[in-house]
Amino acid sequence: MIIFVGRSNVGKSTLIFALTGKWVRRGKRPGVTRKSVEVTWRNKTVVDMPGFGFMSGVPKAKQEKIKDEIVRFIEDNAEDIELAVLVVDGKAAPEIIERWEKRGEIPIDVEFFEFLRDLEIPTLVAVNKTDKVKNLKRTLTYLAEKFGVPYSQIDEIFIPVSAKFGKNVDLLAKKIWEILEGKAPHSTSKTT
Ligand SMILES: Nc1nc2c(ncn2[C@@H]2O[C@H](COP(=O)(O)OP(=O)(O)OP(=O)(O)O)[C@@H](O)[C@H]2O)c(=O)[nH]1
Ligand SMILES: [Mg+2]
Repeated sequence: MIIFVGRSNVGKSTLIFALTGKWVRRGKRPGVTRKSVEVTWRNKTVVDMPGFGFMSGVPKAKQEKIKDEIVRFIEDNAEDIELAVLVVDGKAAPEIIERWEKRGEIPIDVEFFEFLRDLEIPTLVAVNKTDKVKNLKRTLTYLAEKFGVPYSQIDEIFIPVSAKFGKNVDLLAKKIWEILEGKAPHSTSKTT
């Protein structure tokens, strides 16, 4: 099982559609995917999860509940989850992370990355919407620093993509299969 997680509206569903060709609901407002949806891709189950964080028209308490459900789903299925793709919005993520840190809070993306690592689930970070990113290298370096990934491993963990324009989706597919087939070392496991 491969799961796609990330904040609402970062493009998880668009990326799954680009990658697998399987129809999943996508949309302009945060909070389109409300329940996890499974599609099959080359004999693997790919799970499109609801996003966490802000959702338009959804009360804060309900947002928290959805986040708790995502956490519980991952904990309950950790044994079966071969890989997680944490999707971030390459344009918005640095600003949002900065804002959370200024408030003295752990940014939700960072929290999830650590959560997946603690469960020893191999994790790739798909840095999406690169069509809107001006300085990609700087963005990747910034994210690596915030996620606690050594610079030498940036290319192993962070895959810049544009789901909407199909850019680097083939590279993401390649990275996914390298991990599934055990060819790629992934640094997200506690034991490495
Ligand atoms: N510019 C740009 N827009 C994108 C890209 N990928 C997705 N989008 C847009 O982002 C919006 C949200 O896309 P979704 O795929 O529904 O996002 P999601 O993460 O599944 O959102 P939730 O299900 O609400 O959590 C849509 O308007 C997409 O067209 C991209 O690479 N570039
Ligand atoms: Mg979605």
